[in-house]
Amino acid sequence: MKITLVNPHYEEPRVLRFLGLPSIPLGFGCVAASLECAGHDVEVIDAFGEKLTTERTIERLREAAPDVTGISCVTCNVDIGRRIAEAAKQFSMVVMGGTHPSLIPESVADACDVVVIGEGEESFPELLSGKPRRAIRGIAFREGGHLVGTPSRPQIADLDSVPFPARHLFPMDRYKQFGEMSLATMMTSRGCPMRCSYCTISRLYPSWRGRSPENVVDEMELLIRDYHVKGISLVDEDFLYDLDRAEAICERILTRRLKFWWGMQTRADRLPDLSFLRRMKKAGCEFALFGIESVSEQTMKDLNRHLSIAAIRRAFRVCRDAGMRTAGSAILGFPGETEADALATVAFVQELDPDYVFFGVPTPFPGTKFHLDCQANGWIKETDLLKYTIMSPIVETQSISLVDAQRILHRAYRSFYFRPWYLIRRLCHELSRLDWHTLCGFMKWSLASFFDTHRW
Ligand code: B12
Ligand code: SF4
Repeated sequence: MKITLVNPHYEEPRVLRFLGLPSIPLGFGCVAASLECAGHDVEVIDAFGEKLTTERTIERLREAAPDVTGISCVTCNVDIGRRIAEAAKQFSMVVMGGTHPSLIPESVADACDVVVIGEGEESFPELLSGKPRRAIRGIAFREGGHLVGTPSRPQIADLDSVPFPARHLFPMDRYKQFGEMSLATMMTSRGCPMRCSYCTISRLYPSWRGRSPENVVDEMELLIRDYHVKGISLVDEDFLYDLDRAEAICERILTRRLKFWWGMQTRADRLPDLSFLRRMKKAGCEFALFGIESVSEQTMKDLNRHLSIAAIRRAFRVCRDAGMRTAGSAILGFPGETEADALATVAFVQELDPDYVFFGVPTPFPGTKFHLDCQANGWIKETDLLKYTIMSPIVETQSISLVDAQRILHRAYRSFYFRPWYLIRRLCHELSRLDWHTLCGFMKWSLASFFDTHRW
């Protein structure tokens, strides 16, 4: 069958453009690969990567004239996804999946033929195999005016059985950091057993599963050999959940003499001792990203975060001692916090002194407990889902209005990134690791992004 998969466009917040975070949608890429493995003829339209408008995406889809259209959505592009689905339904079968349709299938079920809930690598090929819909686990569809949901599908236990993302189908030259430097993303594990109230991941994938070290390092080797990448960012929720596995990955990188730098994301309280981190650094691990969220212990408790401020402090310190660069993400102005609390988080981040930081605003993604809490308290003031990007204020409380939240966010970015000492240190670091080709790209990109983002 001819299948066209669409990753709809979304309005990328300016600040993310400036920080340069292009990435292939990895889970969606695995779905594409599994369809190819099942013998289908697959094409991908990455409207986000290619910056295609909705109209142009629909035009491209009409030209492709597939038998089946598959559309992947997160919350901020679900309405665009719906528009594409409605157009595609006139000439093909339409299947939707991704974070938002999985959590709220009824939000898209009328726009498409079938909604895949959760991981799509098994459900989608099964759906196209001719098996009766009711016999397929983990899908939802409309029948006789009602929404029918089949029993849920267990999470894929053996992630080694999932093919690597079908990168050859994506416009890979669009995901280069700073428009030049070759940086790839990878996921070596899925899921998280914690239950932070604002998180969609643990709702969808409540248990952690890791790929085998052999399988992970095979993909790294492929990225270096076929895509000439210099760095790989591991975007797992919790890379260090299984320390033995992490250690085995490092050993294999060293044994195979792979030359690249990589970074990982993990919970701050997962961090082992300095000698472990030094071994990771020896294997090329150059940076670590931690979710900081808030300096207020009360907020952490309200969010069911189970993470102490002391653990966060230690994580940044140990990584620095191991010679790694650090990044953190923080959310400013959770309900219950005042402006002073939000600014205390900004000050805390400055004290931790990471190399990069992502500040965001509280975003109640539908399907989470945080969304229910915000709804029950009447805090949701922005219902346009296009704005659910973590950068646009959505909730307003008695202490922080939408306008205040935007102002606090802008102030946080400015106060962190425009510190003279930070700028000098960052420039020295970046210059020392850039080659001439990358440097030219970086300069061009910086100028363009600066003029694009100076209105923070
Ligand atoms: C890498 C990543 C990115 C990359 C790539 C984007 C992408 N679409 O994958 C970049 C940096 C570009 C990015 C950007 C953003 N991201 Co992001 N990102 C991730 C991350 C870390 C990994 C994605 C992944 O591969 N997951 C693993 C697989 C297993 O899960 P999956 O993506 O849901 O895909 C599976 C199923 O959903 C299903 N499926 C997916 N698509 C389809 C389509 C069909 C037809 C079918 C049948 C099935 C199917 O099968 C997949 C494989 O099993 C996730 C966190 C996470 N662990 O998921 C956040 C996550 C997806 N991002 C999120 C957000 C909010 C964003 C941004 C809005 C951030 C911003 N401020 O701009 C943008 C939105 C961009 C966009 N249009 O997708 C949220 C989404 C929450 C929500 N409900 O909207 C997540 C869940 C993190 C979180 N905060 O909770 N992101
Ligand atoms: S630790 Fe991270 S991935 Fe796990 S539930 Fe909390 S926010 Fe989600």
